[in-house]
Amino acid sequence: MWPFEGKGVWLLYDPDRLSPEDFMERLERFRETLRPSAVLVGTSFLEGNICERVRILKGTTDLPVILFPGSHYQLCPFYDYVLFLSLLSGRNPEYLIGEHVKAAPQIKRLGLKVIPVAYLLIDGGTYTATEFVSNTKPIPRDKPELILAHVLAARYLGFAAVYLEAGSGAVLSVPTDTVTKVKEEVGLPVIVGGGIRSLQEVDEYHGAGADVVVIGTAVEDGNLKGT
Ligand code: 1GP
Repeated sequence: MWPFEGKGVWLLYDPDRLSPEDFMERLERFRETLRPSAVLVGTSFLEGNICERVRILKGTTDLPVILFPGSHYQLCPFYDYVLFLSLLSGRNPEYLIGEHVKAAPQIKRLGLKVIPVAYLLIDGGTYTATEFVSNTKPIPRDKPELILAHVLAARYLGFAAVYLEAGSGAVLSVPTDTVTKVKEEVGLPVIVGGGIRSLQEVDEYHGAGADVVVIGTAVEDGNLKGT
């Protein structure tokens, strides 16, 4: 099933932080209130073998499991989709095309379905792991015209979706009016994540035009407000 049908909530599973069993316990705890539509598997840190954890996860959830890759080392056969992310906000060729070239033959061999996604890091008021690992700078949050120029370029380049990322644990999540402007500008599916900690924010983002809201830390910590 195409993962952009209706308004979605994707729960981020970081195999570096939780066992699949512990993550599934969190997922069940929030299933009723959040109604998650997919599990996103991602870590910006670990480059080792996460496949065993993903295999167990895939065997225990009925939700689609989507890779949100930090590196081509994280590919394995158990994903329903791979977000083929290009870090368009940055100017590091490794995350614009280098990783993709390393990943492509493996993706073909494994027969995985990819979704080409323009990934935009937007300043979330703190220095994030994504910034550190990718060695790129985020787009200033008070420069919507710059953000819009990036998403327009993403559309002209043929990306299938746009991911607005404030970074895991961001102090400031992506401004809702930016989400609205991005949606109006390109009409592509919009994914938003980073620093989202309440059900109210999930509703606000959906109302602002986001197709998918991603939640990691708040669910991982069992600390989502409004539940
Ligand atoms: C996914 O990086 C986010 O886009 C996850 O952020 O951990 O702050 O929810 P949180």
